[in-house]
Amino acid sequence: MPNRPTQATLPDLLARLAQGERLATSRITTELERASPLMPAIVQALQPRLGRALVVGFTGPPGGGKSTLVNAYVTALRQQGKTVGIIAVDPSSPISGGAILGDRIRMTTTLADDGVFMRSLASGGHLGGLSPAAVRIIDAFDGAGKDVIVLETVGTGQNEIDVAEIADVRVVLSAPGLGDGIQAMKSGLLEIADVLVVNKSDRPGAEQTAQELASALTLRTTEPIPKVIKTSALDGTGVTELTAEIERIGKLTHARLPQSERRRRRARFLIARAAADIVAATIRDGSTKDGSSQDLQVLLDQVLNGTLAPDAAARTYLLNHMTKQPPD
Ligand SMILES: Nc1nc2c(ncn2[C@@H]2O[C@H](COP(=O)(O)OP(=O)(O)OP(=O)(O)O)[C@@H](O)[C@H]2O)c(=O)[nH]1
Ligand SMILES: [Mg+2]
Repeated sequence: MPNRPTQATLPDLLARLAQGERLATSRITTELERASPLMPAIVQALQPRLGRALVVGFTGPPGGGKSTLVNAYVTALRQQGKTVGIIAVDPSSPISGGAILGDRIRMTTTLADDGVFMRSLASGGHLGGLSPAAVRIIDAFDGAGKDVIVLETVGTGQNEIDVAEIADVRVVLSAPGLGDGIQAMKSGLLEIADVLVVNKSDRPGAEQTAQELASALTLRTTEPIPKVIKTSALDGTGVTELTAEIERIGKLTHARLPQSERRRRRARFLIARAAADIVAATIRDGSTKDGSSQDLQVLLDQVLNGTLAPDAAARTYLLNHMTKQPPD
C-alpha cells in the first residue's frame, strides 16, 4: 500500500488525529477498519481519549430517508459547533454512498471543514448484523475527538439488535408508503427505539403512520415509551425537535453509563461477534475434519430426524469442543 503509515510515523499520526486532522483521521480509521497490525498500538494510544463521543444510531427500512435525515441532523449539529463522524453501513442508495451526502455537508460547511468525517462500509461477510469494522471505526472517530458519531444502518433484524448494543441513542425511522413497514417494525425495532421518526412527513399518510406507530408503542414492554417525531429531511421540518430529543436522551445515557461501561459494550460486541465467527467456522470445518466430525455427525442426524433442537445441538457441540483451542 502506498503511504501506509509505519510504526515510526504512528505517534505523529495520532497527534494529528487528536487535532481532528482529516488525513490522519482517514489513515487511522482505515487501520482500525481493516484491523491492521497497527490496531493494538493505536487502540492503546487512544485509550485516554475514548468513550467521550455520543454514539447515535439511525436505523430503518431502505429508502426511508436515513441518509437525508442524518445529513439534516449533522447540519444542525454543525450549527451548534459540534464535530461529527458518520458511519454508513451497507448504503443501498447512491445518496448514502457519499457523493450527495458529502456535497450537502459541503454546502453548509466548507471544503476545509474538518468537523465532519464520513466513512461508508459494507457489512458483508459477518453473519448479517453490524460489521465489527463499524464498531472499530467508532474508536477512530472517538479518538479524533468527534463530539457525535452517527451510525446509519438498514434495519434488518440482527442489525438493529447490534445497534441497540452499541449506540447511546437509537433513532428508528419510518416513512409513509413503505407498505408493511409498521408490521416489520413491531418485531424488534419498536423495542429498541429511543426516538421514533416518521420521515417524509411532507408526504400524504405521515400522520396515519405516526398514529399507527404510537398505538404499536403501547405494546412495548420497556419504559420509557419513546416520542414519535414527524420530520421532513427535505424541508427540515422536525429536525430541531429531533436534534434536541437526541441530545436529551444522550445526556441521560451518558449520566447512567460511565465512559468505561460504554466502551465495554463495544468490546463485548466485538468479542461476541468474533466468538460467533469462530464457532460457525468450527462447526462448518467439523463436518470435514477428523476428530470433531463424529459427534457432529451424530448431532446433525439428531437435528435432521427431529430428536434434537438445533440450539440444543449447538450447546452440546460447544460443551464438547470449545474448551479446546479454537482454530485461527
Ligand atoms: N419527500 C421526501 N423525500 C425524502 C425525504 N427524505 C428523504 N427523501 C428521499 O427519499 C429517497 C431515499 O433517501 P435516502 O436518504 O437515500 O434513504 P436511506 O434510508 O438512507 O436509503 P438507504 O441508505 O438506501 O437504505 C431519496 O430520494 C430522498 O431524496 C423527505 O423527508 N421527504
Ligand atoms: Mg442511506
